[in-house]
Amino acid sequence: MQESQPSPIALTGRPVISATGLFTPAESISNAELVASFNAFADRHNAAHAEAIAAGEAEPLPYSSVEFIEKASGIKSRHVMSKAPILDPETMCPRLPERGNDELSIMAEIGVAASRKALERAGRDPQDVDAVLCAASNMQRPYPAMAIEIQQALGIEGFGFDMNVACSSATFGIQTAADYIRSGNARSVLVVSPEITSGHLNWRDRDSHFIFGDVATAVLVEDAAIAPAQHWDILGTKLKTVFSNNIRNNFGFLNRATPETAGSADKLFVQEGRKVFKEVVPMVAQMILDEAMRLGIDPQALRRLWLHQANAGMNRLIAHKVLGHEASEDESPTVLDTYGNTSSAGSIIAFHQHSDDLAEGDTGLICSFGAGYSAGTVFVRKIG
Ligand code: CO8
Repeated sequence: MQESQPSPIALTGRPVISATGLFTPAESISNAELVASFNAFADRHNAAHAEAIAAGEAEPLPYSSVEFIEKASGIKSRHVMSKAPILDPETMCPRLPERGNDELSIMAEIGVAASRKALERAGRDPQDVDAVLCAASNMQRPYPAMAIEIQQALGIEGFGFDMNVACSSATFGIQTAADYIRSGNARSVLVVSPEITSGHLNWRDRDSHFIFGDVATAVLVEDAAIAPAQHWDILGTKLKTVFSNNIRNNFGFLNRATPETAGSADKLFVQEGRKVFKEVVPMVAQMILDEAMRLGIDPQALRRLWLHQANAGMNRLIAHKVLGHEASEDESPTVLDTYGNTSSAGSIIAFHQHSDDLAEGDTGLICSFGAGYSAGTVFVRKIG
């Protein structure tokens, strides 16, 4: 007698977020620790260049300040993968021992940790996931793709690939995953955002040394037919890019073709923070309002905004324009105070940590913005 096959589930083509996962590095750097390290570096630098400074041929490096950092950005501390070398004024860079090709690489490791939590929360067996997208600002290497290594470590069949849209990588990943569900090409897609931003931050640059932190997030996007009872319907996704040099990193595989500039500061993160602030706030607020109108959602009735976590002032302005009033912490939660800017992971951390308390039927918005410029909106409604 032939064994009977389980009857296939009829797919809906409706994408939902089944669960999210978060990996937070154990170590954290406070603003006071960061500023002490920077100021020790400035003292050393100024002592080493004392003659040129006295002769008026060089400017002394000014001190950084805890008060400035908190007032300008809202950041109080940030988690990192390698604290001591970052704070050592001789090093001011993470130190992560190189691993052999037969070992799990560090970006994959933290991506896997976040993914396992998302899979566990959804009650999903890795064998039932169809695809892995590794969506992050920086990839550890060009190939093989981080996503494929994560896929292998989790025991997922199907396919995986990497995508990089800087701070908007996760929302671009969610739309890509949602499109696979809408087209019927996949039933379950993991969007993983391991962000080791400390590797591309210039810890010797007073203007930006306080901005970033390390973390990994994972979002499981699935067809509503197979999702757990409690999930988030994806009501609509929208992406936007507008070219800008105001946030830039010139690190790349052609650097070795111009060795004379391979170590210069533009091979790390650089930005015109003021211009970014001024240009991105109106662009993103308008994009949210336009997309809400297209979806027939009253923006003022949004229960919560999980905004990109770059700057508390930016979020205050965007939330005000969207909601029509000053947003409370409950309406627009902050995680950048303890995580810093974690690039693409920021809005996902906010969603992960501040969504369980919402009621069935509540509607909210996950929104990212950053380098490119790039911006993404994901409107969601709680079910179950
Ligand atoms: N301590 C004390 N004073 C300082 C410091 C410091 N650390 N830094 C600057 N100052 C001084 C300046 O010298 C200046 O002095 P003066 O007025 O005498 O010239 C004064 O403070 C004001 O400086 P700014 O104009 O630069 O200060 P702002 O108020 O604009 O604040 C911010 C700076 C916080 C950077 C703010 O502009 C901001 O947050 N802008 C938005 C940035 C943003 O959203 N960027 C997104 C980038 S993230 C992204 O897309 C991901 C990229 C990939 C990630 C990977 C990376 C590592």
